[in-house]
Parts: sequence; structure tokens; C-alpha cells
Amino acid sequence: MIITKAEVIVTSPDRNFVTLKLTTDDGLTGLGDATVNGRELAVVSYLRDHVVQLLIGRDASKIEDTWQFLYRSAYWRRGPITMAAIAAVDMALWDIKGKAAGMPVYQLLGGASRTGLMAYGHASGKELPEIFDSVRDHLEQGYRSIRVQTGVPGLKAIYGIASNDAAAALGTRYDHEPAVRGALPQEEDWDTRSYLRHIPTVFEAVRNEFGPELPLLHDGHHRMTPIQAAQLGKSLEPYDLFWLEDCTPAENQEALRLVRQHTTTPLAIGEIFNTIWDFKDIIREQLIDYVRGAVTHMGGITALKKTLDYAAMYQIKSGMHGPTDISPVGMAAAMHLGLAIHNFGIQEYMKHGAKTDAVFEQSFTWENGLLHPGDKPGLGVELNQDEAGKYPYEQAYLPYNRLADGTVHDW
Ligand code: EZ4
Ligand code: CO
Repeated sequence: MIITKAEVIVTSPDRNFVTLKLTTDDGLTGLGDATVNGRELAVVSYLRDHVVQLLIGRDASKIEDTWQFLYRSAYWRRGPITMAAIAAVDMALWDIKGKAAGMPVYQLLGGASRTGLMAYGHASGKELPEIFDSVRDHLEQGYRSIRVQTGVPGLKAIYGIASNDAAAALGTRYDHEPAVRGALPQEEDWDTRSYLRHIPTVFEAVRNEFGPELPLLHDGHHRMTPIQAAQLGKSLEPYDLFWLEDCTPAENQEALRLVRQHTTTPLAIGEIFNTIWDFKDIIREQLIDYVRGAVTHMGGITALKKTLDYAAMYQIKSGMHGPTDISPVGMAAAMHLGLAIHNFGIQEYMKHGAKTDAVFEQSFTWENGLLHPGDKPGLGVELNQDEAGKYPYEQAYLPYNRLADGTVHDW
């Protein structure tokens, strides 16, 4: 199992994806996702210019050793670009090992701990009738847990709302793809006081409409100060959220102590974290309830599994990031890991578009609100390179926020 070929493939079916494809001398191939939304080509360069040549001639069976070699020999550790590149290699090696063993990756990780993965989808709307329709639509699609994002009176465009005017003008559904194609990022507006006043009224209405059973989630998307986050957690307590996500920017991990002192609303954090070190203190101090790290951004299956095993000691569960900017390869890796670990919590799942599904041939199933990665050897995803070749890279950026006085704010 010697690696003889390492290709970095960029394709933009519904959005940009970066995929690493490794081939061994005995003809096995493995895929890894290295997509970092809005900064894709930086990872392409990291892989093509600095990593690919290190892989040729290596033994593909050595997953842990390759991980440690890429992490330690770089000297400059951590960071989203480095860790996405390492993640892609790691995923591709697990894919190859599964194919060599004739087993799906979840079997190599210890076997299934459950029949399937509870997944949540993204409902949103500017106003209540639209939000209710979106929740109903998600229930019809089979989702049994739902994230709710709402417009805020006075704000034109905010994160997570499908009917965002700027995206609609470009013919894109914003909840499916917040990154907008073009030379410059879109500007959105933000006002925390309006948001904090409005949001409990929306959750009260959604609870009244859909009853007490439905698990509801909400994403604060890093926009609050610690005391504002504490206020929000407290004001949402009557509506029994499954979690409140990214309530603060969380680079300042101590901020979460303050939030925790004030609210029993469960907290989920970490979609932009990239190593176990970003989670270490907040896990040990039990400041969060769910680890949001993605396989793609946390250095692969090897590294995220260690983080989740550590979290398990504190009854903290997984809540892996799963928006459309995680490629089908990254989603498959998340599903295999989620199926195998004991402390699985929930999986974020947004459906990819038809073009993406044609580029990435997948074998996962979605039945009765549960995801399953399927039983093909490896990760269960193959790249159709003819389809991929139809969609060259297109510049795209995530939006950013400004306050009414022009100050840049967390998006
Ligand atoms: O904004 O993946 O919980 N999900 C999210 C995502 C992120 C995008 C950024 O690329 O916060 O929608
Ligand atoms: Co999020």
C-alpha cells in the first residue's frame, strides 16, 4: 500500500470544494475533503506546493504516523489551512484502509453504536409565517430536529435566513450556501439589542405552534459579548433549546464561564476550531455541552476522535458541523465517526445540490430522520472526475457585518 499518486481537485458544482485523491500502487484510491469556505485556494496551495510530494512513496497504512509527521514536521502548527490539509490526508488514508480491509470506516473505528444519526436541518424566515412554513417543510423532508434562524426587525440581511435579499437577487438560497460568488464579500447589518429583544418572541411562537417535543436549535454565530450571551441563554430557557450555538466568538474561552454562571441553556461551540487544544479548557471545565468541530477542519477522523473521546469523560457529546461547505467526503467521514463513538449527540445536515451529488457519488442513507453512512468499504464516496471537471473554481466569499455606525462586527 504505497502511495503513488496524490491529486488535488478543485470543483465548483454548487459551491467550491477542495478534494485530495490518493492512489496506491495496488490501485486503491482514497478521498479527503480540504474545503475551507471562502479561502479554498490557500489549502490547495498548502497541499499542492508542500504536502503532495511528502506523500509519494509513503505507506498508506500508517495513518497515525502520517498525521504526526505532517503536524510536527510543519513546525508551524494548527490553524484552519494546515489542519484542513492534514484532515484531507487523514480522511483519504482511512478511506484506503477501509477499502483494503473490505469494511466501512465505522467498522474500523469500533463498529456501530447506534442504528443511525439524528440530524438537524436549517429552518429560517424573515417573519413568523415564513419560519413556520420552513419548519413544516423540514418536518416533511424527514427532519426530527430543527435549527431556527429568524430575521430581526430593522435589519436587512442577517446570517442564516433563506430569503436574504442579496442572495435572492443572485438566484441562490442563502441557507444552502452563505458564500456568495463574486469578487467582493457582501455586507450585512447587525444590531445585538434588536436581536436580543426579538429572538425570545420567535421561539415562544415556534414552541406554541409546534409543541414541546420538537428539538429546536439556534446559532448565535459568534455575535454576542459574554454578558449578552448570558442574557440570551437565560431568555431562551422557557423554550427548552437543544442547544444555543456559538453564543460568543469563543477565542476567549473564559467568556464561557460567565455565560455558564447565568444559564442552563445547553451550549455548542467549535465549528471554526481546528485542534483539540481549542477545546481542551472548555471541555475540562465543562463549559460546553456539544463539540461542533468538523472532521474537515479538526485535522481529520484521527484528531477529532481523540477530542470526542476526551469530551466523553465529561458527558459532552458530538455535534459535528455539517453545512453545505463540508463536502460529501467530509460529511461521510463525520457519519462514520458519529456512528462509531459512544458520545454522539446530533449531526448537522444540509442537503447538497444536484450538481454536487453528481460530482460526488455517495452511499449514505437518510430515513426516518436518521443518517447512515452505508456499508461500502471505506468512506463510501467516489469522485466523478468528468463531472468535477465541468465546474472550475469560482471566487466566492462569506458575507461580513457592519453595525449602523459602520463598525465591522462578527458575522
Ligand atoms: O456559517 O459553514 O452552523 N452552521 C454554520 C454555517 C457556517 C458556514 C460558514 O462557512 O454556522 O452555516
Ligand atoms: Co454555526
